[in-house]
Parts: sequence; structure tokens; C-alpha cells
Amino acid sequence: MGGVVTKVDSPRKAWIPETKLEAKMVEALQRRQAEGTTVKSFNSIILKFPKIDESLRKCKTIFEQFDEDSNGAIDQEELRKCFSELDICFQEEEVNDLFGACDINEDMGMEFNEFIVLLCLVYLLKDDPGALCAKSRNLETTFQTLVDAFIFLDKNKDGYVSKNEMVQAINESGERSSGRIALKRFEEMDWDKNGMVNFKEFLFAFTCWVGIDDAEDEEEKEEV
Ligand SMILES: [Ca+2]
Ligand SMILES: [Ca+2]
Ligand SMILES: [Ca+2]
Repeated sequence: MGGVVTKVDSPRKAWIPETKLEAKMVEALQRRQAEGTTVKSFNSIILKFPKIDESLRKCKTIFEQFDEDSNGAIDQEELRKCFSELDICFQEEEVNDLFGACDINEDMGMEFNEFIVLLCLVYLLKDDPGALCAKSRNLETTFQTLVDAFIFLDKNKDGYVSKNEMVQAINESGERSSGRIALKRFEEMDWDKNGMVNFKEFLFAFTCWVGIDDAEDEEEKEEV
């Protein structure tokens, strides 16, 4: 809608999405927020790390299947094929946006950790993520856990996690050093250092926390 918002002093300062894709992410998160979250504490998320790690690693099979030239990255052409075979319907522009958003090292390819983030975004954005979840119930549960974790952290439900929200979430765990931990976790998440963590940044931090990156090196060695 073309309406111009003139009133600046809204009850709370809203964070404006920087891209169309980010706006869609926020919208989808807010829809899910209405359903509530099963996560009760940050510690309960940490306890799930090993399980999440295990489940995400199984995506390696999907990844390898669609990395047709086996160069360790899925290019745009391969991604389009991947989507069409998994019955994931996106418009050309949306696929390009997703690709650009997840290609954080900007080498025009989806490495494994980038691909996981991309799949989770697909899960969030699509009410019916096609054969992606039909392929693996386990994966669906894991993605839902990640969405739940983010929703738990995003106290004011604006689709972003702020530093204060992170401090609040970790303080609830009642540890003495929790303030420092919260700030450290926040720094790890805020990839572009703009003071806010969006869902994509949260997912990237998560792949690091559960150790997906380390796993990749090992597996590559084994393959040779
Ligand atoms: Ca990349
Ligand atoms: Ca928030
Ligand atoms: Ca950020």
C-alpha cells in the first residue's frame, strides 16, 4: 500500500526490514508467534544442540544429491533444480533473493551451512514446504525447534532479537555470569553488526554453535 506513515512516535521503536525477503521472514515469524513456543529457557535450547546437529547433518544427503558437479557448493542452477524436485514453488525473484541472502561469503555458491540456513528459511516461508518435509519428519521437527527458539528469544514479537532480549532470555537461566554470556552470544549472532539479529543471522550462528562447520571438514577428508 502506498500510504505514508507520518507518525514517528509509535509505542515501541519498530525495526524496519531492510529487504523484501526480510520483511517476509518477519511476517512469517509473527504468524508463528501467534501459535506460541514450546521453548521455556535458553538452557533447554542448548540441551538440544546434539540432536539438532545430528538431524542437520542428515541434510548432507540432500545437499550432495543436488550438488551435481560435486564442487562442494550448490549454484543457482542446481538450486532451481533442487526446488523443482522438492516441489518448492518460488518465483524466480524469490529464489534469487534467497540465494543472495544465504550466500554470506558471496562466492555465488551455497556451501553446506548456507544451504541449511536456506532450507530452514524455506520451511519458515512456506506453509507447505513441499516434499522437503515429507522427505524427513525429523528435519521438520528440527526446523520447528529453531523457529521456536527464535520466537522464545524475541520477547516483543517484532521478528528480531535485540541485545536486551538476549540478556533477558539468558538471565532467566539464573547463572551469575549470564550477562556476559548473553552479550557474547549476541555478538556471535549479529553478523552484520547492526545491533539486531534477524532470523537468518540466528540460523547461521546456530550452525556454528552446534558444530556443522567443523563436521564439514572431517567429512571432506573422509571422502578423498
Ligand atoms: Ca557461499
Ligand atoms: Ca524483538
Ligand atoms: Ca544484524
